[in-house]
Amino acid sequence: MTAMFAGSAISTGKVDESFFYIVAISVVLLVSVTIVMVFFLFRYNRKKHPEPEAVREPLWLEIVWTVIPTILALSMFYFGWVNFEFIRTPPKNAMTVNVIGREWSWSFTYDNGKQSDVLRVPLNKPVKLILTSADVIHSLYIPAFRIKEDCVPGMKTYLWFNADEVGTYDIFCTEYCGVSHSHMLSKVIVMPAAEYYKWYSAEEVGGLAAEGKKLVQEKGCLGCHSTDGERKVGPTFKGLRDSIETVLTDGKERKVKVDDEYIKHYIEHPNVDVVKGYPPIMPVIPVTEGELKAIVEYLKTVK
Ligand code: HEC
Ligand SMILES: [Cu+2]
Repeated sequence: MTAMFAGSAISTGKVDESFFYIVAISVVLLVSVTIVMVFFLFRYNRKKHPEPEAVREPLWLEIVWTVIPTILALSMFYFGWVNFEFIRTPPKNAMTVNVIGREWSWSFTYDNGKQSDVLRVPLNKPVKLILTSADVIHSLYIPAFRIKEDCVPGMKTYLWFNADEVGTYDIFCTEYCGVSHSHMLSKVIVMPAAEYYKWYSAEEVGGLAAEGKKLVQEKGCLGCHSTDGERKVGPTFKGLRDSIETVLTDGKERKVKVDDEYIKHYIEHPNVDVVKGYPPIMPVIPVTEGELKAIVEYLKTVK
């Protein structure tokens, strides 16, 4: 098993329990039926019994092979049901986080309005995720916790988990949702409670740039653009401001200086200029004039 699938929440154990129970019964049945089948192949071979005989099954045998499989099937149902109910019933004291999936990023909003593009949660605390989508159907999947649920536009769905190990775990979108579906990734970061609450209550630095920072999270820009120099689907925002870019305009290469105008124009009319070396897939994301200003201000601070 890879680290990605290592256990780390209560739901992990519950799902594995049902899964391995059913697998174990299936293996026992497969092996025993196959052995009996092969045995009968020889025992009742036509050469040994050229004349067919009328066989009357003993009643006790009929009862045994009806009752035992019934009990086995019901026990599988029982385990599955109990654990299903567990993972579908969030405890009353769960903290909630609102999740929006969009082409092609995740954003997480906490009770106090704080937002992030990775999910941060405290250790040993039940967390209820309320899911929706801003565009098409996505599906939030956390393999390490064995939980998955669709994010449907205009509808709210939910998941819950209780992480019991500090660490960082993968989040995937498991609904094929468009060109950059495979880049629709994020992380769950499970932190010791004290550390989490410190992060949760930390004030963001004020001003227009701070608003811009919030916007690029909310609008899903960070799904395609990093702020630390990493190449994602699109170019990084790090050091973008005042750099000289080579862009293709109508297939012709030209050099431009990245200033207010360039950034505004780019966001409002993506793919008129296309940064060299990147696919022309930046979506049109509606922003107001005010939001645009804030984003431009913020990008000045990403060095
Ligand atoms: C689906 C992925 C995606 C999303 C979401 C996205 N972009 Fe982009 N962006 C790209 C790609 C790819 C390019 C370069 C190629 C192109 O023009 O499509 C780009 C280019 C840019 C550029 C020019 C960068 C440079 O190096 O010259 C800016 C500025 C930009 N995006 C801002 C934004 C902002 C702000 C948002 C959020 C409102 C955003 N992008 C959302 C994919 C994305
Ligand atoms: Cu998706």
